[in-house]
Amino acid sequence: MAVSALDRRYMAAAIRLARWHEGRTGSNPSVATLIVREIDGTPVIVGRGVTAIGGRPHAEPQALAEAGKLARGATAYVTLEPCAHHGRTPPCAKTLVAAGVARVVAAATDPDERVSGRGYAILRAAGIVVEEGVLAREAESDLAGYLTRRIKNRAHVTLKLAISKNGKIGRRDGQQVAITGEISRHQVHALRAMSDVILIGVGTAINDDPDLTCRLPGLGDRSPVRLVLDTHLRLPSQSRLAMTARNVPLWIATASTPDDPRRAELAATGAEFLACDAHDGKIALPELLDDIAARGLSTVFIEGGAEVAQAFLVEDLVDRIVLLTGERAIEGDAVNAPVTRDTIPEAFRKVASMRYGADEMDEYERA
Ligand code: AOF
Ligand code: ZN
Repeated sequence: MAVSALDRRYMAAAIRLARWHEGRTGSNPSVATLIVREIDGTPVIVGRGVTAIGGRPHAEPQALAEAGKLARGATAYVTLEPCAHHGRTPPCAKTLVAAGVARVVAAATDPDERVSGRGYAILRAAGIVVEEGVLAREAESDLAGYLTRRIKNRAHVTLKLAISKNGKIGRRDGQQVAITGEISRHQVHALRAMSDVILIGVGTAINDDPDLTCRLPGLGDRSPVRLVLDTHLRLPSQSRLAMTARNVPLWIATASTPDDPRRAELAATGAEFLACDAHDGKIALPELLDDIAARGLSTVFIEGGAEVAQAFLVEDLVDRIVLLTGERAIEGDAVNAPVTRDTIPEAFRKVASMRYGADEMDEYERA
């Protein structure tokens, strides 16, 4: 049986379901499974599962448990190749076989060397029909953090920039100006909630004194780790970031030595330190991203400022760009955006365009 339009619709639904736990499954990707079978001639979803918070159980056994006996002869839609390894749970591919599923429709292949291709092989060896790569690009876009960590051994980087109508991101004197509106602010908080790490430079931390938490109603517990690039440990222990470090993790990437007296002061707030190499007084970014990945975190969301954004762009370490362009211009002595809609690097393609009230949002991904 070939892949049908209905297959693609169920896969699209599975991809949406997987988003429920995005950013909440630890080092595991959030993936989803739908079990669909015909009942009285009509296809019905009889089981659904999404990787549990913390990463286990996996999606498949949860969906199969809901389907029960109805899984026999059904089709399973999985956003990622079912696992083939004995981890803390038995291999999902074998669980699908045991449940008597007749057909598996899958989106992305798992690059995990314990799984890659083996999950499909287990299914096929048991006589299950397997369709690979259905809506793979869509699923891979959501799984980008996990895939980047697995394939490149580094964290995935999203650069967000709020840009004025005339291509500026702020005033040079540091005085704060509103560039984008309320809807954009909510969207940014939602993006924070789906990330593992929010990253800013110490200049922005000192100047803006931000919280960098997710403050959407009901999503307060979804604030990711806040990471400040602070080569010489300039972050004040009285900053909001430091004062809230006991509630929401604060990591400081620094090249300072462990006996630096400012370290003790910041450590007392609950902040943690990432010992980093510095080149020309700047934190070495590729190694930092490797380090973040090694800690099991996959996605970094860069929120400022211009220098940090520029540094990641120059080193070709940005995977996704989210531009929020406001309707107002910033007059006077203002800082140029390191990238605008007119200067997106060639390696990127536009994947979304939307209006957030008066603002325009454009999203780009590495092709
Ligand atoms: C699945 N279904 O829902 C997820 C999968 O440490 P473990 O044993 O939980 O295994 C982690 C690996 O499982 C992870 O690297 C990825 O290959 C896979 N994730 N697989 O069958 C799921 N989340
Ligand atoms: Zn599994």
